[in-house]
Amino acid sequence: MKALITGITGQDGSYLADFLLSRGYQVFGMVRRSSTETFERIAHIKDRLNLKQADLLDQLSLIELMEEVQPDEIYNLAAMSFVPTSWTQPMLTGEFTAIGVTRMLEAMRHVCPQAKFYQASSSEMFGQVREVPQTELTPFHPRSPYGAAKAYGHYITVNYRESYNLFACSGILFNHESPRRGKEFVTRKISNGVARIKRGLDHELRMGNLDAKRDWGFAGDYVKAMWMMLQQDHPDDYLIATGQAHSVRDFLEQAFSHVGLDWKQYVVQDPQFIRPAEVDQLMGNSSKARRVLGWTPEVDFHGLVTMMVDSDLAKLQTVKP
Ligand code: NAP
Ligand code: F7E
Repeated sequence: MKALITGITGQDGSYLADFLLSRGYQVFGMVRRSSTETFERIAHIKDRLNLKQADLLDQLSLIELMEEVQPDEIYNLAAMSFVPTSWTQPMLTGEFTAIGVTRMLEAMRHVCPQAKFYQASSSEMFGQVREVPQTELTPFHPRSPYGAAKAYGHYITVNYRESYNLFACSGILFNHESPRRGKEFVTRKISNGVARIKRGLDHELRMGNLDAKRDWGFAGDYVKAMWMMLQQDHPDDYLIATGQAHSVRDFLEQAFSHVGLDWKQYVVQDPQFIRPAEVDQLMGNSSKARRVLGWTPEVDFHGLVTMMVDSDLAKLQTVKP
């Protein structure tokens, strides 16, 4: 089986590549050209991957990529994924995260319509939530250009499935984290900040809204759900979440206490990290995925926090203040 992953250099792409290689897949990764390589997260498996250059902004490059690879499964994970940047670069976010999905679907429709397609949709589409917990049927109310772009990507995936009979699935994934998470996202910012303070490299951690609540899971568990969606007889949409919500304050408390420190002595609130519009709380009901796919998360909140802090402490073991 041949799988094509866009966004293979990102957090999820790297875990999905690990998972698919372990199942005997031939894994092709789409990477965009840059002056320096961004292969840190896939360095351990790079020799086993087929990396190909193409870009979500360039239709012909996607068509040629699919002609060359002829994939059985396509996982569209590439996107501009950091919510604050979507306010400073809303047009580019729309091009990557929204129209990029249509470019991928168009390429697949023309070149390999028998392939199976996974779209990385997001709980950010729920935004100002209409009900708690959210399900596949909860209406969307995005609160950022990123959330709006993802809502477009979700609906165009459903639309291509219904219009052209493609095997196209949308996974509505809630926040998922890991030691490979980018350092600007709140969980990794905290785990890295705690490790730096513990090692004497920093003395404070500057944060935004501590009241926001998220349903945080482990990325390694979530990429399995992506694959499971494509192994079904019929394409459908699934919500993937743990069902537990915690505040940013809870995350801080657990992360600092794991290394024997009191978070209140180090955290400084900084208005530069407050967003123009906030998503106050997200919590998902993944009972459809648990029932139909047989998916369950294996890492809980405490396990996730300690995994991330321990990983960052280990990375800084030899760094001197
Ligand atoms: P990530 O770490 O930010 O990775 C994003 C990937 O997209 C990177 O490989 C990046 O490549 C690539 N990319 C961006 N623009 C591109 C372009 N124009 N052409 C080709 N590649 C491009 O994101 P992630 O956390 O792994 O998330 C994966 C996907 O799931 C994203 O679509 C995200 O929006 C979505 N999602 C994430 C979460 C979550 O909690 N993590 C939840 C729901 C949905 P470079 O390395 O070159 O920058
Ligand atoms: O923020 C609050 C912030 O940037 C979480 C992406 O993967 O998940 C992610 O989007 C919360 C927000 O993730 C800081 O205001 C407080 O309420 O880690 P985040 P996100 O915006 O939820 C969804 C599902 C995606 O799809 C996205 O691609 O934490 N917060 N203080 C902060 N956030 C950051 N980044 N930095 C702070 O200092």
